[in-house]
Amino acid sequence: MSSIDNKSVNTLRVLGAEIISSVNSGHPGIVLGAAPILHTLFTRHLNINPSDPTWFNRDRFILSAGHGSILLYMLLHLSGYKISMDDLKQFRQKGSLTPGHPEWRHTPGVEISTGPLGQGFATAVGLAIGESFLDAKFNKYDNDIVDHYTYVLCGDGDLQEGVCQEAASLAGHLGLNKLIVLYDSNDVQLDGNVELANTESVEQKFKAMNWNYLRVEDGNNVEDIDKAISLAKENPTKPTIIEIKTIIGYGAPNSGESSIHGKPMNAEAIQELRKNLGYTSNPFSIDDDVYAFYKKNVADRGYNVCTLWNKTLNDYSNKYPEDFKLFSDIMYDDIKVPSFDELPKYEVGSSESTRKVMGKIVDYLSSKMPNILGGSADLTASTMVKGADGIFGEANPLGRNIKFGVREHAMAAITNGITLHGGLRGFCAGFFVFSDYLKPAVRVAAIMKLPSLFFFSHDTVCVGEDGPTHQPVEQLAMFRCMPNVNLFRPADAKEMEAALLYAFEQKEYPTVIVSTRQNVETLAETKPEAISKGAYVVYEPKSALEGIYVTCGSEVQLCLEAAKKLDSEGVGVRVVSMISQFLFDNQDASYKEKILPSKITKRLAVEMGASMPWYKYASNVLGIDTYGASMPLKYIHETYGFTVSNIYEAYKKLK
Ligand SMILES: Cc1ncc(C[n+]2csc(CCOP(=O)(O)OP(=O)(O)O)c2C)c(N)n1
Ligand SMILES: [Mg+2]
Repeated sequence: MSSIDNKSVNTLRVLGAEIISSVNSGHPGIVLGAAPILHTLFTRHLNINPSDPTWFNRDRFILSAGHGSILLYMLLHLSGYKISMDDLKQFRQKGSLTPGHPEWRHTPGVEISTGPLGQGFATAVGLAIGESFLDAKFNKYDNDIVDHYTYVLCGDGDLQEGVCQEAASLAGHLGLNKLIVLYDSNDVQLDGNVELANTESVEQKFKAMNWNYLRVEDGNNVEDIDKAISLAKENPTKPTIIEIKTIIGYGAPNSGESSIHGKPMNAEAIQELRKNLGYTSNPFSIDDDVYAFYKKNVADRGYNVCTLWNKTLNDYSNKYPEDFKLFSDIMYDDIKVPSFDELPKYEVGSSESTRKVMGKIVDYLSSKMPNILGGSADLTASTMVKGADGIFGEANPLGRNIKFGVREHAMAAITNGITLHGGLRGFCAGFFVFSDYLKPAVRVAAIMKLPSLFFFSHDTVCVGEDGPTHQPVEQLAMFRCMPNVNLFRPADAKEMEAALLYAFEQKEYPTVIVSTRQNVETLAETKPEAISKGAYVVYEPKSALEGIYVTCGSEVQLCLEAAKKLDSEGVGVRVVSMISQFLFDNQDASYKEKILPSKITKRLAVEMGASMPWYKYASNVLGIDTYGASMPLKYIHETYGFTVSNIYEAYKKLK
């Protein structure tokens, strides 16, 4: 290792350990162990342009082992992103630019929020899919405008996560050769040695999943790491995992032990670290030669690569003006979403399941929007939702239908990755009940305010015969209480169309749309133009207003009929279609008061799901607070009390 490589690596190590100790919080083990890996990646391979952090063709680097955040922040600081030494010293402090785990949109240069192990790895697969698709769509024999790698640093813990297995399996199947995972293999994790929990061979496992496996025996050997990354970049058909043997907490008195994983070192231990590394520079500082080395090898190198790319793009715009126009629209996220009037019309009184409508409209939107990519977890025939242009894969990299297989968790994380890539709209689909399997990825999307799209069918116990394991009850409550998640539960075809348009327009929040398995009638009363408010009056009685049904989804029709019956008897009950509690909660007080006037306290919320989310709007709820049961659909409504007559009676019983 050259002396400057050595000095840079040791600067990362000592400064990282010092910062962690000074704030008494953080994870020194990975910083000390993995510093040479990321030093090599950043100074020799990673093409980024810190003066233009969102440069479209930059390499993406994902720190899946998010607990190593300070290492990433130091590298970003050295690379020239707008992160100062003071910011580094404020690590993990209130309001700082350098929070506990990397946060997207918070710290420049951070590509994704990580911390939940496995999630970063799986999301990276989506980024690689995005690159591969855009490469196939736009590159010409003489001109590559999309040509970047997706790098991941992961640890033992990442690889133990189920989501990682799912994502790795799919990445191997798809042959995503631009995906390169650097595995910080130190045989240690939080609670002790990895062998206490794992015996499998990572090599054999990844090879079996169609990955290229490389190994670096000495994680301090920058040249060997460099060579392995170069080799990985050349693989034409497979993603690569480079297992790099490191020593956790390298240089610390307790190196190689789990006690160094997440415990700040004391002053004595830091002194010993300095001695062991032969490091003599001042505390809390970086010497000029290290800054200069990074400037030359990261910032200037990246700037030059970016400048070259701009020339290539310019060339491309002259030679291929039409493709360039589309590329620009995609790059600047400027693809137009069709208007409601362009969508297929559904006649009032016609009957169709909202899942079928969802499938049709996603097909239609895909035909108009070339940036939509997605698919389902082996449930296309049931959810009715799929991507366009055939199945995405090596044989058809322009396919926009991703066969995720029964891998819900990775599917959602990959959807986040596709969306994060930039320019693309990722969506995925499955049975609503199995949204449990992918909730952690929706949560990360919500934290990031990433507009990923999660489409589900079979929204209630109306699933019927498949029984309680397949009948969602509490999942609506789960998503409604997740901050930043917009859940739509449309009443009919018109509301579904409007919800889909709204979702594809969205740039700030993830959207969840749930659809019915069973047919529902297209209602005269529904107002697609009102769904952006989250709730609206779908039926206003002729009789004097005395009460309100608050409802959504397939129950809107039932409430309409009950309200009409009550109206005919002189009892005035309004019906509110609350398609999105999230959007309604975000309306101003006067709109809320208009829809749910405070003086009208006689209110009944009606939904075939857990009652919990409704008490905000009504003190009485007709819900389902048990698991379902297997039976044909025709018995379901009667069994759970969701008939017009019961909804009518339930209102009459209100005090
Ligand atoms: C999903 C999830 N579970 C648990 C944790 C808590 N956690 C953070 S790091 C870690 C140990 C991971 O071990 P490894 O990846 O080998 O990291 P190393 O100790 O080598 O730094 C654990 C359990 C987490 N961040 N995410
Ligand atoms: Mg480890």
